[in-house]
Amino acid sequence: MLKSNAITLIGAPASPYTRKMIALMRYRRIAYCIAWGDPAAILTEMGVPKPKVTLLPTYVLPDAAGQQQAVCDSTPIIRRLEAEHEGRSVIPNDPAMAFIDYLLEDFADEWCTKYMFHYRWHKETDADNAGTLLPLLQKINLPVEQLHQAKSYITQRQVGRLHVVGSNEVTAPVIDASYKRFLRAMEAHLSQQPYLMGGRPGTSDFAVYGQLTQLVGFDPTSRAIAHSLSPRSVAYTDLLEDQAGLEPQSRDWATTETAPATLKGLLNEVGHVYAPALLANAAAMQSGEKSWETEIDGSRWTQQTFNYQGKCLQWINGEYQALSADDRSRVDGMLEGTGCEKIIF
Ligand SMILES: N[C@@H](CCC(=O)N[C@@H](CS)C(=O)NCC(=O)O)C(=O)O
Repeated sequence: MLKSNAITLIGAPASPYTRKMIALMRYRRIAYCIAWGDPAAILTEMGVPKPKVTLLPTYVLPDAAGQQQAVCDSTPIIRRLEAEHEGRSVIPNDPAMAFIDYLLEDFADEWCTKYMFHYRWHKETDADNAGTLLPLLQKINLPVEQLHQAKSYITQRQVGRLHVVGSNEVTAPVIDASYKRFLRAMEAHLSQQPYLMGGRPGTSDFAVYGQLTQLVGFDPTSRAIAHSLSPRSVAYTDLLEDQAGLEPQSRDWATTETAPATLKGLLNEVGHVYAPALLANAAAMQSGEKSWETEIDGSRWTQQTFNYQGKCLQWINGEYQALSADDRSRVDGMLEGTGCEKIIF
């Protein structure tokens, strides 16, 4: 793998973030070499040290001294790719829209992934599908006996982790209602323009696409809901997979002035469910609580505290603070009344 000049990454077809990054590199025409499998094992084979936390996808990229290093977390990797590869940028040229794009990327990565994990493991039929396919995606010729063992191991482990993302009997209807509102907002927005960010895709398009590859393409319950509520999201998922043929122009970006009103539908969902989660998580971090409880969409939501989501809130605010006063006020105009205002300090 290291013999190629292409960027090496390790991931899985059933990982939304892996799909996010592959589609992004295809669109950007950045040569890549994907190894499907377990990052820890492949890194050992490659003689590359493991990162502190191994996530899918794991990139193998040179550090400042030119040494190959394992790197995770799609959001900063996208910015590194922007700095190292010219053209076909995925960051809107209007700084105010770049902020909106950042916020929607974060929402897709951190909230829409709850839809994914919930639908995958909550119902027995979906868990049965994932339990069979996940081991086969690691090794397609796995003998039947081992497949049974792997299936029962992975299903038990993942069902046991549902509470980590906040999925339980109380929150199941909240997650379901949020997914349905999200799909309706997508349907309305995609009836106006081909990408969330206008006539060319931004980082949020790839983040949403990554989650939809699973919701539409892998898990039966969420697939049926998507087909019934948002055929445009289904078509979008097929189209975003490979946008290498698009020739984007700078005028193709929507601006805060030209973006259709339907963008607000998506921001309303961010404000309605993700904003209260971020705030409750931050408050728990501040008081050193290991878990938190708050009301989301009129229901009691309990979840473990995540340091990472605390950072997400800081990063969102860092992006906002970096804007000029004029751009901030244009962002404020877009966020007004959505509930997202509450997470900007
Ligand atoms: N913020 C990270 C998230 C990546 C992530 O959470 N990947 C999941 C799989 S899709 C993972 O590796 N989880 C660890 C595990 O399942 O053990 C990114 O954007 O890349």
